[in-house]
Amino acid sequence: MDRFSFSLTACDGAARTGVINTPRGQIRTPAFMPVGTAATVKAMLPESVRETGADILLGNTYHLMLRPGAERIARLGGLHRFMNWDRPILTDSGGFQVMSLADLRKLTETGVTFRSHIDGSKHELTPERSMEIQRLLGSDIVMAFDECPALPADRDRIAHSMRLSMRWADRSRVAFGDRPGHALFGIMQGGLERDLREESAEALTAIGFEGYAVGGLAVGEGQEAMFGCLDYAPGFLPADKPRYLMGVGKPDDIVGAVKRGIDMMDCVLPSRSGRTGQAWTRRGQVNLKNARHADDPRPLDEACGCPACRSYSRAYLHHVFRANEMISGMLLTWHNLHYFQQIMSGMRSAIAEGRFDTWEAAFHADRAAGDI
Ligand code: PRF
Ligand code: ZN
Repeated sequence: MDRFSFSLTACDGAARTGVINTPRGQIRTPAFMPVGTAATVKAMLPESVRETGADILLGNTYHLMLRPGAERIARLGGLHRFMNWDRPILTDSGGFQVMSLADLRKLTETGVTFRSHIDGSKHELTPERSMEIQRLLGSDIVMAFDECPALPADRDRIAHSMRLSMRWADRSRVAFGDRPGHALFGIMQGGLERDLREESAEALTAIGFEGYAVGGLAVGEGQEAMFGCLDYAPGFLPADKPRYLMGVGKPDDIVGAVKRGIDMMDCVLPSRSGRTGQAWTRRGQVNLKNARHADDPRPLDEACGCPACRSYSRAYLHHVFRANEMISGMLLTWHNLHYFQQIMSGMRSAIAEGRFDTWEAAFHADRAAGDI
């Protein structure tokens, strides 16, 4: 058996369920990857992240190269050992984060130079350096180095940027080399232009990757436009390889993406909003800061099995948020990650049993009913 492989077990419409096998364990798809940018899923112990149902975490080249440094992590035994997570890790390649976070960016054919948003120090990322950093980290799923314009952007800018990303994808493939047990994913670009998406998919497929990401979405275009693109974009990619939608999203974005043939996603939303008093539940979004919770002895969601819902009241969650206590971010992050993973496992079962449409209708009906 291959040391890295993907097997589909069922399809229901465009939705798929399956398993990615890696030497560090299985990834059940559709999969949601919690974000561990700085070698931690903020406010969570790794074993707690696992308890929510996560099979894989996402890490970031950009943040880790700046602090504490990829060579240092390699000397300390790699990212898995460093952060005490022994299951699969996917790392993003850095270009997207440079464009959104770094100062004084300069983009050329070679790569991108920039100043750190932390201390102003000067750095360069190229496809070759990004592959080297992701190898030093010990990443299981390495992302090709790409560039992504914010939308709206004009067609010319999108076409030039996509073609640059395809040349970088080629250089990424060469620099990655042959690494059994590790996978390299290509990233499709092309904005909302159907023919550019198709051109990008053809370029990537000709190079050949172990998986394919849909990049360049959820960058300001809105859900309707994103779904419009996902109605055709996944279909341009090889059906027998995993498809990863980068940086998505809210629960209804995730469900709509899976319905359209996406197998993997990541987003900071459940962890980030957990630290700002926002909970995501079956019944929609709940802001624990709101005074209406101050005397409420009921759990956040009586049907949720997470520690925040099993053992604490809304009144307590409201109090600790207002009092700025650390347990607030811990409990709400746990709940949010648990809820996102419940959505994923619900979809996996529904697809396997050929009842995705019914599951989706119930998902939307629950949300329409509103918070208690
Ligand atoms: N490329 C990379 N990372 C990303 C994106 C992308 O297009 C996005 C877009 N939603 C999020 N993260 N490399
Ligand atoms: Zn809960």
